[in-house]
Amino acid sequence: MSFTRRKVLTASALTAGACAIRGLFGNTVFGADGAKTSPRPVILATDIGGDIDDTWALALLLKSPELDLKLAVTDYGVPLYRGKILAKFLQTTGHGQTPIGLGPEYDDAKHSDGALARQAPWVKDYDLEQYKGPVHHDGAKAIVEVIMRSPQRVTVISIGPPPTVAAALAIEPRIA
Ligand SMILES: [Ca+2]
Repeated sequence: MSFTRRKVLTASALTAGACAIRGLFGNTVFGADGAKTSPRPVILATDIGGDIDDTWALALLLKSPELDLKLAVTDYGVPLYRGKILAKFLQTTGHGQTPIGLGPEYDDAKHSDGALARQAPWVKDYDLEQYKGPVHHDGAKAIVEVIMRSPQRVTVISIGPPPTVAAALAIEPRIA
């Protein structure tokens, strides 16, 4: 599979990335062909906070040395709630310097994502101001900036309905 300089992929990239094998030393990782490779810079766009799968996906990503998380951005509305889960999870797992982006509100999400309350108790007392890493309040713009400034190819792992990714594409179509 060949990758264009900037390519938007779905969650399958996370699964494929997880197939690479951790090296014995430092950040050295080995691809499926056994060749040494560098960690791939990725952006996670997630509707975390509903069903638990996105929380698991974030955990898998953080434990995958072949992936280098440059930005975690909320998607499918309800950005403050989702952003708190991202922040608290990253902070709790020792990744509290990872940049976070808040996606735009999205009206449909309020009506169709009935599972939102499931992780609410975990963040009810969490203040996003506690987070030590950067918090970008325009998550779509942050996606554009990370991709356009990166000297390496950036993979967007989009694991939810993607209005935030769509907003990023509207700002800068060249990220595709
Ligand atoms: Ca999802």
